[in-house]
Amino acid sequence: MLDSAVIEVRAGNGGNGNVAFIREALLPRGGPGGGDGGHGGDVFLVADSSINTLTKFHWQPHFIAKNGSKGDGHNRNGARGDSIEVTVPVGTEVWLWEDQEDKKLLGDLSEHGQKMIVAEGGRGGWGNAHFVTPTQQEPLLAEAGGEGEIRRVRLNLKLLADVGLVGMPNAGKSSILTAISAARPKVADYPFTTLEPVLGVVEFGPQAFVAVDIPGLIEGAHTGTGLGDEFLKHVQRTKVLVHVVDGSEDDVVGRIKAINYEITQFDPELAKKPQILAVNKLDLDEVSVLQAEITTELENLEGLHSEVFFVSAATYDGLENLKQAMFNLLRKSQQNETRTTSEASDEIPVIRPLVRKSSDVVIRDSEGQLRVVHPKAVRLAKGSNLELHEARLQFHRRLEQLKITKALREAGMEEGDTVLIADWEFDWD
Ligand SMILES: Nc1nc2c(ncn2[C@@H]2O[C@H](COP(=O)(O)OP(=O)(O)OP(=O)(O)O)[C@@H](O)[C@H]2O)c(=O)[nH]1
Ligand SMILES: [Mg+2]
Repeated sequence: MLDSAVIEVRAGNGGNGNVAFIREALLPRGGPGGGDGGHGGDVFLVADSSINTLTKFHWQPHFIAKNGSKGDGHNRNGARGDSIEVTVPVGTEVWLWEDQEDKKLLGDLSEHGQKMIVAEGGRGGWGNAHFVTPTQQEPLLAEAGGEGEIRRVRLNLKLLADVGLVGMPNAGKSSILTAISAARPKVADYPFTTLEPVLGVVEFGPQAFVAVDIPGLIEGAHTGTGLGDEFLKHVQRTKVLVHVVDGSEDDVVGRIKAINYEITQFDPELAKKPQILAVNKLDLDEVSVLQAEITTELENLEGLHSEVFFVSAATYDGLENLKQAMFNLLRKSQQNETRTTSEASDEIPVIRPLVRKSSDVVIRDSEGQLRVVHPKAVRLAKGSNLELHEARLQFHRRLEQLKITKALREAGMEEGDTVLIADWEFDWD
């Protein structure tokens, strides 16, 4: 069973660089003092073992990091925009999602604490102090901040069960899964209705976890009686077992012991997992009248440390408490796990998927006009006041240095042609 969600991530834009001058005795305008803009914040995905599903992304699919601040006079640089970290379950695959389809696998967050950058913040624009040259002591140029990446990614998660429902046939395991999740396993009043494991996402407030319902076990399952005990392997990786027993049957306690014996025979480690006992069918009179008696018997049962809940999958009675107990145990086991893995997480390298960026310098737009798309030139055109004649001269010199003039000629530019850069139009001469 696959859980999936499409999210949109927006990194912050870089702040604009500043044009300013500091008064100095010999220079009429003083030395340049325009500070740089701060970098825009990045968006990271971080694998977190305390999250089990992608359910939360169906309500909250947008993530936006902060923009960098603009640079100021006196060489004051703008602040960096805050990055954000979006937590996802361990085992999440991240796909670049474009035109309604998966375009490229960006990576797989397979370890607790592992990080991936999914949208990179725009770089902060340079202030005019960067554009000083031996022949140009009064630069009027500055860069606008770069745009933060905007991306749609699809998250895919192969669901692993956190909680396993075990018990005898007809106990009501599938009925309970139906009552607490959107899963619809077959329910019927004959034994061995369930023949294959069924997963369901159980929502619990803003959290969610995954439960698995498996075929019933009977006494002697470990020797192959009934459907055998093979299906127990589907609960071996769960963190909590919910042992469901039909309260209306004779010898409830004997049945519980028999199933626990089968579990121990299959794998003693499995028997050590935290277990919750759910005595089902409380809506039936024969169960409610025996509730006190069964409780006492279970309390006196040696070696049984399970919490006991009387529930009814038919009337939902007691199911909220049962869910709460599953969730509490789950959280406890996850906290233990997080504690043991958190120290290592600093050493896990951040995944930096390479998404090819265009390396174009000059393009022809749909109307056949030449447009400069070189990012440095575009930032400079956006960040400088090219209304000023002197700034325009400096800008053209810069285009020469960046070999953009050459690229324009190679692209067929002739005297008198109009060239577009960001919002500016130049008639080349
Ligand atoms: N009265 C009553 N009947 C229930 C309750 N829960 C389940 N049942 C009935 O018990 C029968 C067995 O329920 P299932 O949910 O199929 O039981 P199961 O444990 O999944 O059984 P297998 O798949 O065969 O292992 C069905 O007829 C259900 O309608 C309950 O709380 N009260
Ligand atoms: Mg069933």
